[in-house]
Amino acid sequence: MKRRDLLKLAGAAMPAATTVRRLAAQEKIERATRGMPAPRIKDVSVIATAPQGLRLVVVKITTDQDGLHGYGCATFTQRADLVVPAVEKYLKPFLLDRATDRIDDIWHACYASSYWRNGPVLNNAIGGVDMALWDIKGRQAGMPVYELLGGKCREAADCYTHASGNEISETIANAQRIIAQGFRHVRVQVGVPGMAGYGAGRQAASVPALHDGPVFEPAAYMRRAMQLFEASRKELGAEIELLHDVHERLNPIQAVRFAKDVEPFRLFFLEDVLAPEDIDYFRLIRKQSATQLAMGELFTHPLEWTPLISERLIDFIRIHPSMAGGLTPVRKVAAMAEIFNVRTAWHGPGDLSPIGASCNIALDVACHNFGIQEYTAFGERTQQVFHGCPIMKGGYWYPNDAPGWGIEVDEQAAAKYPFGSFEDGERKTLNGGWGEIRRPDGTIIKQ
Ligand code: GCO
Ligand code: MG
Repeated sequence: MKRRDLLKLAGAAMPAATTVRRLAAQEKIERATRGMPAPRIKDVSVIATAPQGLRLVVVKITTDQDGLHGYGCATFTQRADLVVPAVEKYLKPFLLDRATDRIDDIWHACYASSYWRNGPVLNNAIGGVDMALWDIKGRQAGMPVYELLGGKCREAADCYTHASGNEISETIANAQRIIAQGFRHVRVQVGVPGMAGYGAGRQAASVPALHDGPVFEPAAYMRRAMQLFEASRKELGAEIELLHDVHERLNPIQAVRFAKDVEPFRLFFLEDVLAPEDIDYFRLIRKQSATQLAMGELFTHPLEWTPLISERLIDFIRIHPSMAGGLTPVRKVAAMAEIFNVRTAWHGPGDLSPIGASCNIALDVACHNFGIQEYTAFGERTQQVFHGCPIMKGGYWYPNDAPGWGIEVDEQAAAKYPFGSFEDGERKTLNGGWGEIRRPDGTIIKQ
């Protein structure tokens, strides 16, 4: 635009040079999107819905251009009620009327605006905004987000899913069913009799304890898991890729021992063998065991993943993208991980919306150092709310090729499943939060 037009735009007599520069910059923004005027943020709203019982949080950004909006996943199911006001009370006033173009700049502005940062509540709020901006950018460009990331490195994301049971025979039967569906990777978990094991029915406490709540004893779990792996290899064979999630339930030296003990079973990966607070122990494990290690779903801070990647202490980084602040930071983690030959295995649990899953899959297909993708099927009601869910076929997850994430959220349907739907007992009392699990003597354990 010519200088005189800029001045007309300014509507002022001869303004100071700075005004002209500002307008010139403004004018440049306006040309950033193929000559279209930059969309401006007209509304930032939150869709809080629990179609299958787990609380999901989705951020919607509506722009001033008719029909142009975007969605982001901001799901932190145990504290979902806190993410909603974090978006509505803080990010919404901060973002209204901004142009949507400068995604990385907006991310940094939101990140710095709370001064204290890198916690799961604010990260999820920012992550939801961030993913919505990528969705808008894709819709503007007429491209799925994976194209904005450089296009496909593979046709679809190879996935694993969960086989579990109270008894080992149940887990094996479930694994066989999953393998029959075409999956080449299966996560196996089993209950610990009378204890609240992870990933397989929480059995009512029936072991001697000094309290009457759910009980867990790490040593008993390790013995049980070894039996599970023996049976899995015997019944399922050497080819199937077995994964297992320790879920941070061991003390560090037990974790070292366990990573060594499971070596003969050649697991595809052993996940969360340490708690985030103990990640320095990975140096010990790395020196003593060739078991492949995965870590990261609990990470919210760069100081957690940076050493594990830069020192090659893990094989798979498993961040929950919105917990780290969204696609913008996590694509940088993926790029850093590629340099150190650490592969990706983004967190894909039941407490993740199809929007969040689509963000995972965009990274899965666009990053060379993809490792594996965790898959949790979307229930009927979830598919009523989210139209355009990614497609699962033969153990591979395909992004739908529509622009952005390619998903529309039916807000009427979402409103049919408010937080608390299908919740009962402790989950309801704790608003989707988790209760306590204790060792027999009453010591609280991270669960
Ligand atoms: C996994 C995770 C989940 C978490 C859940 C917490 O590997 O999928 O460990 O099962 O426990 O996402 O809300
Ligand atoms: Mg896990």
